[in-house]
Amino acid sequence: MALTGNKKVLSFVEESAELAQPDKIIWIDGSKAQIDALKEQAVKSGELIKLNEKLLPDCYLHRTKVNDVARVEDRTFICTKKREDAGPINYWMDPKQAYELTREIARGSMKGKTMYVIPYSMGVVGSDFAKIGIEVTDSIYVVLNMNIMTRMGKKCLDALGKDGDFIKGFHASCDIDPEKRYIMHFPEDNTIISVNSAYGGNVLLGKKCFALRIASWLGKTEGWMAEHMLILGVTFPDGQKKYVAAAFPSACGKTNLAMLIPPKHYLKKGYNVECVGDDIAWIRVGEDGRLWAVNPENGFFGVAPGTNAHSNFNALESTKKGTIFTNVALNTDDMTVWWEGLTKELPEHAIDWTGKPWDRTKFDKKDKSTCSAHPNSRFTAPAENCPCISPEFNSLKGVPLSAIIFGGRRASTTPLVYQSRDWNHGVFVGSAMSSETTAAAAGATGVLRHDPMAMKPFIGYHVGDYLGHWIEMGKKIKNPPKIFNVNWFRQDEDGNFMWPGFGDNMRVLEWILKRCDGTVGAEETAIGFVPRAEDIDLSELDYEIADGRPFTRDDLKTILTVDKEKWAKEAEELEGYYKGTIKDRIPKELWACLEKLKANCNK
Ligand code: OXD
Ligand code: MN
Repeated sequence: MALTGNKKVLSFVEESAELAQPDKIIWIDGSKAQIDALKEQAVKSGELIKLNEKLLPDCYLHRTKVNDVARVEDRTFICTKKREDAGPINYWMDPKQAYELTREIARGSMKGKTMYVIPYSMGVVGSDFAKIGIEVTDSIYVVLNMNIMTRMGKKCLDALGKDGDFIKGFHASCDIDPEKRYIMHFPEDNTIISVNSAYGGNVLLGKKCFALRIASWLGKTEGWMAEHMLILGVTFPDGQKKYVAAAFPSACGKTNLAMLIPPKHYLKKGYNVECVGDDIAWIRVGEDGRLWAVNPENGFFGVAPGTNAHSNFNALESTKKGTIFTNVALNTDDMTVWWEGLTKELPEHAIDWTGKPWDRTKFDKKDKSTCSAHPNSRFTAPAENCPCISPEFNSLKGVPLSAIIFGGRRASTTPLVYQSRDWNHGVFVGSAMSSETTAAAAGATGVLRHDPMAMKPFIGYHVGDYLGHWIEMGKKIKNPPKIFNVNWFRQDEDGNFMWPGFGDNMRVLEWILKRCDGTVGAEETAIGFVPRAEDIDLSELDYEIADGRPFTRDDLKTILTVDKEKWAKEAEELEGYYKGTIKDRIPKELWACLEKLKANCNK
């Protein structure tokens, strides 16, 4: 039965049903009884595998088709009337053609199936930040994931009222045919259509599609920002709290940084870190002239491989109940899950992510084809499970930002950390981000590509206008956060990681936050302010770069060095990107920063 009198919702559901022709329509009210019944049904049909109730209560495993394991950037389109509004780094399709194409594919595709209507909110229902979406889908997996990742159910329809507007999301699994897979965004119509996939980022339409692509467009129009950023809070020994938002490309450690556990001596002094969000931040200028951020999500869709009690204890704890695992291995001895890096010991009896028995004797961690879990396997875990979730997680007004951090995966050139000179220079630093590709998206991994603000796959409009929006926002912020860049991934000539990362990133965070107060030193270089080696706390650091080669302050010096020759090349390369790809919509403020960088490198 329809749960609302909102005519716009009713006609969207009716039109969707007319097109897809499901046998049945079920409105998701968000009640525990309804969700439990869907879980039971999915277990019966084999869509979910129930895990050990004692060890992993209310947890399930799901396997996708082998051709459907990551976001598909080359099949993700921004469909604006004018091609130039989608800009040069998005795939574009004419809206009329995109509607026709996907409607043809979806026509009758839910025959014999049920269509679920999911009312959901990105952001706490009732907050000024929150926006409502309605996703129709034929997948119980989508319903159950949306139940973790968003605030979902009748309360969202009530918030919408009689004639409130919403983001329309239509998802049909169809035949999971990769040749007919399309993830279409119509920002001018607040509409998303996804067909022929059942993988997270392509089908949980509240996440990348709405909370980043459509929301970035709304943010540009309405004067706020939707960013691919984690949000964390640091408590200082004197009780003061400061918040940071940080943008990293997919699978570059956002979840790890967001839930970081500081080294012991920091904990002893009274430092603490709490997590507000691990993937998306919606940011507005507050009445006090500062930037305020909320996490519009309600759960974590985290990368499983590499997550363990040492690398991210808090994330692992978050997955201990009420979690859906996707494409990890099943340990059949105790019906728990496993993935590469979870424990040193390999499970004796396991089924790999494709559903076949796993031969652990053939396992070679350098050869992905021998892994038991897919490199982009995921956990969908409720945020409330996280031991370090912030008390501000459900705050209606969000948290004030002291710093914004950009970061990429760079083997060389980019130092461990540096600070931009001011807001516009910070925007330049974000625009210049490049990073090696990861398994989060289909295609080759380890390829260096430009990824401005880690938003390359998620900007819902022209990248030049997006950078212009950052510059315009800067004019409205009386007390702007300071902007930094970090690189946890520097390697030596033998390919060893030179910085320990994980909890030790607290040492860098401390420098960043003290810079915001002006209580720690730095040296001005060609690219901005870089800490001197003595400005970073290395006490009790216990890290071996390679066997028998402990990390020393000299290594820190190496990864803080700014090599002007390399940066001159970097600037040249960036100029090529600006001129060759973004072209005429680059804001003049960024050209000025590029000229200054070039001049600084030639001094
Ligand atoms: C994600 C991604 O799933 O960025 O968060 O791919
Ligand atoms: Mn992400």
